[in-house]
Amino acid sequence: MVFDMRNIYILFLIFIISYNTIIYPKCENNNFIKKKLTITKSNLSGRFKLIDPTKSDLNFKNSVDEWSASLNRTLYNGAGVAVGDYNKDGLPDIFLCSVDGKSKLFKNIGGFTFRDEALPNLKHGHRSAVFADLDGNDWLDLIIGTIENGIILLANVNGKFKDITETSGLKGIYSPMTIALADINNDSYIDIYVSNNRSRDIRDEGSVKLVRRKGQIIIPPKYKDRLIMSNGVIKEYGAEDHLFIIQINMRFDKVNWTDGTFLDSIGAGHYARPLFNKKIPRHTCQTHLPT
Ligand SMILES: [Ca+2]
Ligand SMILES: [Ca+2]
Ligand SMILES: [Ca+2]
Repeated sequence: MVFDMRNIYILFLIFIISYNTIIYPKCENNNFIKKKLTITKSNLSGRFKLIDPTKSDLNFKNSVDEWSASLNRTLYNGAGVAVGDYNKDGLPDIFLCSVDGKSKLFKNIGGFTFRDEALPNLKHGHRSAVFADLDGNDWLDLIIGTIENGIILLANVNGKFKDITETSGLKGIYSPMTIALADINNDSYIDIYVSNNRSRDIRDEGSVKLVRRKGQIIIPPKYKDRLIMSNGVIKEYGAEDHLFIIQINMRFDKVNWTDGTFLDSIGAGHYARPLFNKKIPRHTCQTHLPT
């Protein structure tokens, strides 16, 4: 899969319009600037000018090695982009994820030109990313979802990123697909909801041995946390989602889904049930196997 960067300019604008990737924790009236947006006829023409990457220096490909993907088809699920003015010069900058290569931060240096900026030594395999000021110091931090090693957190110290994953409480073996941000406990600091995917698809195993007894397919114990029969179809569970609440000094605690904090639509303590009742939020993608 190749991400065609000739269209990056269009995508760049789409993401600015469609996604609020810049989130500040405090929004009292005296903490932000309100400015009237003037829409002129030329703004509404709907025509975009394609800027060649040789002129913008925005050169990037999210390529996936076919052999790697043949062993793990989740690599085909794509990768994301984050836009935010991390150095506070008034120009939005771009971070592009690569699932099988090097992710890159492009600093916007004006005139639709960009410069590839060095980041802390990031390993390969990034799926999702978002800029947000997590500690309220007015500098956008960078949250990166990996293929199977949880979240990488880069704290922004006066425009320079520092990897604080080890102490953040976000490290773990999970596969962030998308990341949502909100202050869910009303302490003015942003918390993180992670929608996880599986890092491996069961179809990549080549074959799965099942037993049929008295006409019923029995899920072997080995797969009891992974497969389920549903209306005559074998499905693979998604992975459990995570909710992280920020504490102090950019440290997060993972919420326990089973403590009754979250209730379902009728007010019942749905998540207080045992894990395998499957009332825990899970990424909705499921694999269907032939039966
Ligand atoms: Ca900038
Ligand atoms: Ca910050
Ligand atoms: Ca909060």
